[in-house]
Amino acid sequence: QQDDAIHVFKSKLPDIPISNHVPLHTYCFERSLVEFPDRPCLIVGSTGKTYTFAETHLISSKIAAGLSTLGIKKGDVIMILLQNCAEFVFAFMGASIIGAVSTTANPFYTVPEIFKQFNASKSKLIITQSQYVDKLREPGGGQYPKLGQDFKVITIDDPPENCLDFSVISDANENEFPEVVIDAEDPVALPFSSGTTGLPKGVVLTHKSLITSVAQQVDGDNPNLYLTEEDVVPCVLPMFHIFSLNSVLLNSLRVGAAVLIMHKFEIGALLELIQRHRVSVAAVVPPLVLALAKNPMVDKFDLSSIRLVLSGAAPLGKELEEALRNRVPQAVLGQGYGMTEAGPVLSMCLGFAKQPFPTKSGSCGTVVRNAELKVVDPESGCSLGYNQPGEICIRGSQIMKGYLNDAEATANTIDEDGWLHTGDIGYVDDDDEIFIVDRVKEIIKFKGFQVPPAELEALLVGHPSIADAAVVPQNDEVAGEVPVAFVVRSTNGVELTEEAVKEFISKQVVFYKRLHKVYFVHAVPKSPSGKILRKDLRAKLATA
Ligand code: AYL
Repeated sequence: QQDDAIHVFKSKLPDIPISNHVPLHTYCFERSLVEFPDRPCLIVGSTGKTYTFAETHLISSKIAAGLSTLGIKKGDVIMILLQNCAEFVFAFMGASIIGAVSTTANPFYTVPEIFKQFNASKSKLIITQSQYVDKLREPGGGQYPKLGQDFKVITIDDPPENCLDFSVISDANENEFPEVVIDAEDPVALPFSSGTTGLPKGVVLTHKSLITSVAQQVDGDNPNLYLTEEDVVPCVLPMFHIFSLNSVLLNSLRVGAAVLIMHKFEIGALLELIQRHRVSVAAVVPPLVLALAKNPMVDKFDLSSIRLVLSGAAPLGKELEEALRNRVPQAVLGQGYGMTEAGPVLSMCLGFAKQPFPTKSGSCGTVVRNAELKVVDPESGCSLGYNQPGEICIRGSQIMKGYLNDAEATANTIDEDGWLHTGDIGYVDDDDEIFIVDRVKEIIKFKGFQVPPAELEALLVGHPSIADAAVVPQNDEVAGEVPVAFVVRSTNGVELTEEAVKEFISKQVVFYKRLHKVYFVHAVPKSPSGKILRKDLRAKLATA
């Protein structure tokens, strides 16, 4: 298809100059260190301890020096295996300062899940909490690298045997780290995502990609997402996931807003903190919207400080959005639509702009500025115009450089012309608002978390009594979607029960990948080329 035959959708906001030639930490602290070094940058919710921008920058620089002393060099990868905490921020920024890369992982992961990411990313050290160290210690009879010998572990609390105290890096001399030249195309973050198909892969996000994404949201005379140094933004969604890392942490650092850190979600504590700290902007996922909309406790708290609620990472139903509106009538509600590989933000509600546009409920916003979006027919690949649903594709400096060491998966996701294919089906309406209506990719979204079916299918067929298996999403009121399995028993598998299959999986995976239902079938429907016909299975569920 010729370029002039492509219908390209753009933001309603004009493109802006973006300073994406500098390193990410320089960009993030650029304004705050000059304009408001003493304003609160991080507030730890549980203790009230506050770090100013100057302090946050100083500790991050110490971490940079400390990491270098431990042998971490430019291009090396460290694994951050933490719940939300100030140390997460210091470690991420400290690594950036010396040109190192952070791979962020869920501390609730099981041993194999942690080490798959650890090995694939070739991490040199892990920063974690003492309670997770047992998982890192010689598990599985020598098949994994050895703590203390093959990699170092730093804990942010009392270090168990063979682990280092966080002070080893946070007490370093901030002036003693090597001068490194960081190129805009160097990686800085390495989140893992399964993308449109297969197993989780490292997503290479460069300094340039993350700066571009943040700038597309909060920079310019009329920012798409208008945040200021007066804002207080709770960080309750996990920072190891790109939504919170990008749209809460990095955005707030850039504009000078205070990040109120909560190490986990608990509705009572959240409401209390919103009231106490006069929270103004909240980034949420649909299950959190459900809690805010429906939990009777909400009425007992003063939420009048909230002026903006950004929901993302999974579809938000219209009814739920309306229910939330009743609870925070003064606030602008809207969505962001993102995908880890896309840097991550593709579109954002223009009701959040400094000079806002009217928006419709149910929309995922309008494509961000300095980017191009197109909608293509999944069968023909032809570009579609307004109001015609197709696969959403995005192009711009914010998208990933590619998957780590996986040229094939990269080529299947980013085409020769630089378009990243999302696997999401949506359309752009007459007001340039995007509506996501379906997904052609495999991924299942449990409360915004990714559940890759291929991972569960591989585990299932590893069971001696299972001959074949397919995992698909089933709709769920609370979680959005839950994974369910279609299982073919092998000839020796007559005794295999649903409970046994569920337990077999739950022992091996993090809680949100657990199977909610197992259907025994005689065969898994497949295409002539052997691909699982997931649509057929989903249709079966719908009629069941
Ligand atoms: P990943 N509505 C519907 N589906 C969504 C939405 C949304 N608003 N946002 C994300 N998804 C789905 O990599 C969609 O299928 O990134 C998409 O391809 O874990 C997939 O989730 C990507 O899942 C923001 C707002 C980041 C959102 C994000 C999304 C990060 C989730 C920053 O400001």
